[in-house]
Amino acid sequence: MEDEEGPQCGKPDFVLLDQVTMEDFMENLKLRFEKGRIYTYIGEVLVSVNPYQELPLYGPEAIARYQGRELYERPPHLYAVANAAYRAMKRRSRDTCIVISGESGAGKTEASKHIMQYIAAVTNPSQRAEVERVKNVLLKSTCVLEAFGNARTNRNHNSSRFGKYMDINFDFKGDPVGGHIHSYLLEKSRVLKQHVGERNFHAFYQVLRGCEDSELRELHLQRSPTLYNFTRQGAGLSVSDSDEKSHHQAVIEAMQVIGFRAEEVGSVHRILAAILHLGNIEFVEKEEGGLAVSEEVLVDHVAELTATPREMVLRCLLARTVASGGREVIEKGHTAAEASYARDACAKAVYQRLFEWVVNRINSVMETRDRDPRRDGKDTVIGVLDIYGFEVFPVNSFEQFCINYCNEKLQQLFIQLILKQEQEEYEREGIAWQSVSAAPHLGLGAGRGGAGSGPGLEPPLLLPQVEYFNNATIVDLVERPHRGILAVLDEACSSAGTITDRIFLQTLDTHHRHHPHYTSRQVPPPPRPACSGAGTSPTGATAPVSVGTGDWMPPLQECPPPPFLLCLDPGLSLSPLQLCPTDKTMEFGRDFRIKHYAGDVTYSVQGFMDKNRDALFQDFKRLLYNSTDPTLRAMWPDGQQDITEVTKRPLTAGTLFKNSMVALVENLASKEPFYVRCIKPNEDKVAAKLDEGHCRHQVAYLGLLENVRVRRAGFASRQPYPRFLLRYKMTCEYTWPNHLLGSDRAAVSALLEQHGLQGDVAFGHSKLFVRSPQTLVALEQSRARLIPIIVLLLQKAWRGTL
Ligand code: AD9
Ligand code: MG
Repeated sequence: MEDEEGPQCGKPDFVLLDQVTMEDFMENLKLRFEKGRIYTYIGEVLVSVNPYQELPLYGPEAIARYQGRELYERPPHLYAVANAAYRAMKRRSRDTCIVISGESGAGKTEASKHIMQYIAAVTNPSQRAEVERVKNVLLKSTCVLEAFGNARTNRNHNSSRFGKYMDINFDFKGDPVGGHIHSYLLEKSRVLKQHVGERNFHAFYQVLRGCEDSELRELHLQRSPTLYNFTRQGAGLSVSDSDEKSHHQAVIEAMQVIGFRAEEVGSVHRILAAILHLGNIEFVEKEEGGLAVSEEVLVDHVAELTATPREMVLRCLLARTVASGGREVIEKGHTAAEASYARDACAKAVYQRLFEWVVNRINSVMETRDRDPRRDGKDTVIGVLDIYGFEVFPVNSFEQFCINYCNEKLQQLFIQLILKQEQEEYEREGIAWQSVSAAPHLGLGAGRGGAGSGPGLEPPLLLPQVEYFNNATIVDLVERPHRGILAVLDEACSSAGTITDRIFLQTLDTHHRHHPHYTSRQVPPPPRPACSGAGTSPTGATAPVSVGTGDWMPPLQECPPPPFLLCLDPGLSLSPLQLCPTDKTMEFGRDFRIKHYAGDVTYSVQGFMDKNRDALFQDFKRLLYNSTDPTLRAMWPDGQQDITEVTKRPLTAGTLFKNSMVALVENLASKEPFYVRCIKPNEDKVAAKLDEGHCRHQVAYLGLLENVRVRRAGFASRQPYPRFLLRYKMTCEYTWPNHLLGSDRAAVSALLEQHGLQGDVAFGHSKLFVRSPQTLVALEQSRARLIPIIVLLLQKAWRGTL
């Protein structure tokens, strides 16, 4: 690395720490953060701390400094990771991916934007028009997706409420020629309700604040978000009006650049307005029986904005069509509660379809047009994953359950890939090694790789064991067929209305009462129902009975340490508050708790089944399919079906999400991964404040210390010969300022010999592997002693006083 960072900035790679303890790790993290060095490596993994302020780290000049450089040549940076992924893709035609993880507000989305900017800046030097078009779409898509998929939460004012995985396709020249966005589980319940201090999706406020008066009149909207049930809760938390207006303008411009037609943008605004009006419709039971809407004019607005017949809208709101055997259909009037439920389901579904349509529309313009003939029409790909981080709220529901399950899956992948990568690198470089029994439970440690196959090798090294907490058991708790939480939930949802939240919870208890990561409160059996069979669990299992005790099952210990603590340094302790932030909120017979790798989360089962079923009456689908607005109609292809044809039960939201996670992990595992591990420095979202307790917790659960240990267990460091020389050549008379030894490898060998360190290294085909960190520490110290002298000499030389 060039000397852009002095020793006062701490170690640029945690692998260089004198000792791997939490204290040392935190000290280095803190020191670097204070010096504005928010990035630090662990080998090739980048640790990033959110600075919560604009730092002069980005932009064209910074990009130019990283372009084409090796990872260690410059101080740690996202650009270096983006560059490494890009070079691996270009040089070796390898599909790569950059996985950005960390909790909500840790800086994942910002990181993904910097990565995209880097890739856009370094590609297409010949200014090909088609490539420019694709690049513009890639860059502008973020702005549009954030408007529809992000919202202010208590943890992050611009929180992604959907997961995003974006593939960028490159041709043989290394220019982006297409792309594809996969979105995951939009948190659509936010359309209806937001926690105190939170807002609905940005798009609603942007339309209200940003549209011209004339357009608002056409949408039958007034400017204030307080007038609408769906935006009222977050209305007081508005971004300044001028910001909202400029965001609105930016989104419209971005949509135009991407290729949305003006009439499509108009439809999008009308759909948003229709949702707001829908949210204001109330239902009143008429004295003479039957149901009416509170304000008929709102139905007029919804009908007009969705380009559907008014009478049909009203009918869909007040009743539903049901098939009563054969091809016979009857209309069944709603109660007020049913009508409200149906209205809300419709509002959520319309928003979700709108969001999916926006994603698909962007994908349609990013499809690769110029296929690379040299790869049988297959492009090389860099994937960027920016998915919602681990979340704990005062009340956690189905969405948090899915989000946290997703983070478990990604953590598991991280563990596996980090170990697998080590193994593969030794083989590639021809380094003899002996199985790392780091995590035998992962099944990755077996076998020997490339023993004796490399030139000039040390005898095989016995690599010490590094304990990892394997979170596979938590993933299994959620996704295991037949018994896992998702399977039990599906089974509960498939029984027509007889299963209550309590029975669902009881069934979970029955299956998982002994699982080390599951806790629940025993619930008393539900009152014996009149109809037979309803008192048993969906699986037929007898529910645990402990009438009125309300005891925890198993008895709750005072926030037991999570398993990962077992393998951390003695002395590290986390406060119960950090690990069990929601304990106090657990309610009798309503909650279960999972001890996640990142801490304990209590989930309220209320609404779980409903959200999992994700049902919407066919009447609404048919209504919207029959819209004369082609954009809206295109969002509802399933509205063609007649009620009598709708026999097959659709997959539940939980199962769809699980399937998408399995596919995502498979996809990521097939690519060469680069990792960015984001850390949130404080809960107040302020600059220059690093809350040690909070950061320690993240360092612990992200497994960063273990990451460092695994990296050092085999070889603390591996560096290409030129890079090693660049950093240490001043410490040896044969290599400073330049060497005449034939090859960089020979020069490195001479350097090490002079220091008497040659016994602690192995020479790979292209890299030097250094076994013990002490060797690096010795070299670092030697370098640190010499740098001031060299600087002094250079200054004198410049002044001509030498
Ligand atoms: V969530 O899981 O979507 O809720 P993210 O995506 O991890 O979360 P995000 O990138 O949105 O967090 O960052 C939160 C805020 O931190 C941003 O809105 C910025 O105000 C701030 N931030 C993050 N990274 C940087 C940075 N590199 N420089 C300056 C930053 N500010
Ligand atoms: Mg985000």
